[in-house]
Amino acid sequence: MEKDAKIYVAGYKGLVGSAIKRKLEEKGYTNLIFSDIDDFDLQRQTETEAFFEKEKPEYVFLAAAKVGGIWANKTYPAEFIYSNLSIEVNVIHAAYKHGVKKFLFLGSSCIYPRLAPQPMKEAHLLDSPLEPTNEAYAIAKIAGLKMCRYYNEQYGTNFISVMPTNLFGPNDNYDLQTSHVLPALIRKFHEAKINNKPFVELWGTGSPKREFLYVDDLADAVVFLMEKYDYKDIGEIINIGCGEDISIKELAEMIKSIVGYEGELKWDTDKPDGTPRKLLDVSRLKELGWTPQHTLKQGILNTYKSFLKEQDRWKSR
Ligand code: GFB
Repeated sequence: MEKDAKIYVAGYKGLVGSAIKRKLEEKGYTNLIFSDIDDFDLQRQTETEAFFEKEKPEYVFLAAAKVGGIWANKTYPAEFIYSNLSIEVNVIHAAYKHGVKKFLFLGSSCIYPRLAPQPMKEAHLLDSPLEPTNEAYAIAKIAGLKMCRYYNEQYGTNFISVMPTNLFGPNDNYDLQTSHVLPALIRKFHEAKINNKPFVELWGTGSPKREFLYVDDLADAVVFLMEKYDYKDIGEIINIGCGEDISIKELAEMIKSIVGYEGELKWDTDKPDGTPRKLLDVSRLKELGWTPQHTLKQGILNTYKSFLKEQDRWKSR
């Protein structure tokens, strides 16, 4: 990617899109364009095609998606499959139609089977049934990565698909119903501390294990791949993660101590645990020369600092 190449980040206001924007600016890319839902709707094909016709980006990062934690995915599967499929179909086809040089599609570690061997290799895709709580989102993401592959095979495009693990960081979603676990725990422990609450209620049993990657490391990885590797090097998909996981219980203890909350933890076992484990095998990315810069603790500390600046946005929600 030339420093003055026209680079489009779709979904630049979200957790991932804002991190990719920061990383591109930090690395001196000067010809950046962005869009988010309040500019136009990528779920609408005509609006998407009109944008590509007008802007003719050379490189595209598709960070726009409908995302959420386990409760949101379990509760709104129709919205998750509709929104994500329509965004992907429109943007991937427009990228092909308007001759985009290189396109990066963001999937998720939830595309792998519920009981895939751990750590999960790219080859485990579609080996056995998916996790029911997020099957809709997973199928939408699998459709997107397969579409990139088949456009590459039929039309000779250079569309690469990356599968990140659970992400967190600045600009995350702290809505206590729809968020992922890490931001939810930061907010729950912080609000319990300042309101002197005797306990904090968490979901499930705390026994599932999750891998977490700080979003600025993800942004570094996707820019690294876009700069250095093509579809012919990467193949259908490549995992992005830190290579270690932690139980939800251990994560809660870590965040409790960082926030400085001293009350009790209670576990609402009526809430789902989801998949027992989803640790990614990141050996292929390591062989390409990339490893993350932040430890989980450093990432949580940075995220808590950014939450303290963003918290007013979430008070009423
Ligand atoms: O992060 P999370 O919502 O999604 O939940 P997944 C991870 C684990 O944390 C589950 C537990 O076992 C939850 O029961 N947990 C405990 C909590 N307390 C809480 C809480 O207060 N809030 C939340 N949200 N969880 C998602 C997929 O699965 O992973 C998405 O649903 C996406 O599609 C994402 O793939 C990366 O990690 O289980």
